[in-house]
Amino acid sequence: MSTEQSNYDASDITALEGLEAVRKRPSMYIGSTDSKGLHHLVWEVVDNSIDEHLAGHCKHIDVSILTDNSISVTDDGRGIPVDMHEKLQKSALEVVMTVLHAGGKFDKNSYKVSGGLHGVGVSCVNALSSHLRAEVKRNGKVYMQEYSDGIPISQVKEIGTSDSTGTTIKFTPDSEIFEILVYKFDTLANRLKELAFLNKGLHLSLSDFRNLDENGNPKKQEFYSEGGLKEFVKYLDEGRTPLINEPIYVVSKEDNVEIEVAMQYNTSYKENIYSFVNNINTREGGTHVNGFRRAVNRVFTQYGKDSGMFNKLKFAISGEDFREGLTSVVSVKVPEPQFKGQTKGELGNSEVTGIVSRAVGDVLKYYLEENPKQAKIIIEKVILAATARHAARKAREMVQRKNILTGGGLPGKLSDCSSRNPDECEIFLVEGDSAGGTAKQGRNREYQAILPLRGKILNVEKALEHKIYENEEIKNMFTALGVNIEEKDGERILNTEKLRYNKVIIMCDADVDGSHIVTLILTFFFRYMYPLIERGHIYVAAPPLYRVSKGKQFRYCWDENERQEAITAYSDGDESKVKIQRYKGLGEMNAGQLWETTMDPDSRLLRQVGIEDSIESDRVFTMLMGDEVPPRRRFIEENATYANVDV
Ligand code: 0RA
Repeated sequence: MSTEQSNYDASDITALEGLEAVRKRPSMYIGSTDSKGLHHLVWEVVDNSIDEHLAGHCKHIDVSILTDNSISVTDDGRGIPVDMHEKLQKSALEVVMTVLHAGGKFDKNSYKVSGGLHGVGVSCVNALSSHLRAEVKRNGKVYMQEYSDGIPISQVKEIGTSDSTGTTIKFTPDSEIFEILVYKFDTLANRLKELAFLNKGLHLSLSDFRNLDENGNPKKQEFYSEGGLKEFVKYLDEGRTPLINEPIYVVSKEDNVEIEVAMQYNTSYKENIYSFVNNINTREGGTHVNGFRRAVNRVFTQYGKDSGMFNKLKFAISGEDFREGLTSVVSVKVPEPQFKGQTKGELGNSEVTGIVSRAVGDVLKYYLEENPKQAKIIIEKVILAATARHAARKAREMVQRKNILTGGGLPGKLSDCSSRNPDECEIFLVEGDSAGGTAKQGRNREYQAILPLRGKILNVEKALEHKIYENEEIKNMFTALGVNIEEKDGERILNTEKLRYNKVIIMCDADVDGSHIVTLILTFFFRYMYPLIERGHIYVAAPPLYRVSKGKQFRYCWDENERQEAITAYSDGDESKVKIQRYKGLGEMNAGQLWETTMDPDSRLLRQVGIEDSIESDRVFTMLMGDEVPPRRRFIEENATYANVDV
């Protein structure tokens, strides 16, 4: 089929203006034009294919990163319709690809997301691509249309025949719009893996043609989950020790709301809950999570009372006691979701609470009746949690009371800066007293504070919570930073109103031990001061690895490349003619050297700690610091550096 060249009418102009608006203000449609926005383009296309799967018509979605960083997404769905759109006098394919929010007839998405950045449509991707090619297999034929900056450069052409159906969208992000043009394999792989868990039975794959093996085959990963969320929870808990043999699993549907929940108790002390609405991560929870928690509270409270197990309780049980060491994933599919909250990451539909609560409650009740042994294990854990929470609160209050008694006294070990303006202040958390001493000498005392930490700080992943608040180094960090944990409505939140430094810089030796200590400290921040990471306050200092010198000339080098460059610069590459000093620890530098290489804002290298993917980061910290040895060893072998913890 080929559409006839039609005269432009009002609707065409509106359509073009729509895409022009997307190009003018891309961030309004896809959030940003940095790496995040670049990856968002892929999710916009993949979402459409997933919709085909949800409608029961698509089994495979294959994503490829091509050599020029363009992306191709192929699915075996029904294919985008190509018949003539009556009013617009255009192929439906062209309408879907060029009209912003092509609603009405082509709006087949029953789980469409209103608000937020999701579901802005494949036409946005088209508008932001210097080139896009859509290929559709449908009606026994193959159709194709190409676009430039969202504008068709050809009509819809029939280019062949096929006895299968599906859609392939290949697009090249516009280099005039995106600041970053390079796709990250891991970022795409992690989300596709998540989508496989969230959509059981769907085959997804990722191929990277920038990375070929010796046979010319691209690097490829395939994602498929038979068990859905049940497997997701096992994956999340790989580094933890399970308390019950199998996750508890709920699937249900009521009033067009689909519910899938899996939960597993482990020996840790943390609640670990992930929630999704129409495959989108709801970081701030919402009515579905409330429904889940309500069911857990209700059913376990009842069971604890009825079984007499709560008779030996010395402390009042609180909701969070039921969820200590509980990893769960709550996924709902809601026809018209409403999102609220600061980042629109919270589900607002009030009808969902009751629906989830009933579905989860029914299954839990049945589970406890059918599995008395597991029930006993869980209830005993809950009682222990209540006891530990009581001890933790006491320990926390002790820290706070002591602060008040000593006039909010700062730790004796802290060498504070003189400025009291947090915006310009920095604190260095330094491994060891001796390096701490050098840093103290080398610093700018106007705005740089030094807090030495004793060698290995506590592994918070393994310690009981009250031990954490009793730990000297950790207490020092709370008081020095001026933050504390407060309880509000049974939830613990970090109060950062009195944060004393804008930058918190972890400074450790550049060796294996040093990097282990960085990980320990980051684990602590990740678990107890997450908002500081989220708001970009946490940094890791990067001391140089080498000093290459010849006579009076010298250069610091941060990697192998720089070292080679320095040797070339001073002696034409002859290593024997230069002096190469390898810095293993901060202690090998004097105060002046430490200042100029690692502390001086004009010359230092700081790596800001960001969490690109909170699910993967959680796994990283559990694997590195948790108690299961085999997965940890495998994990470390597979991920030489902090995968996904973006330092
Ligand atoms: C509109 C209507 C129908 C399917 C699609 C769009 C569709 C869009 C995309 C984007 C990527 N893959 C896709 N697959 C399908 C319904 C078609 C019908 O009723 O046959």
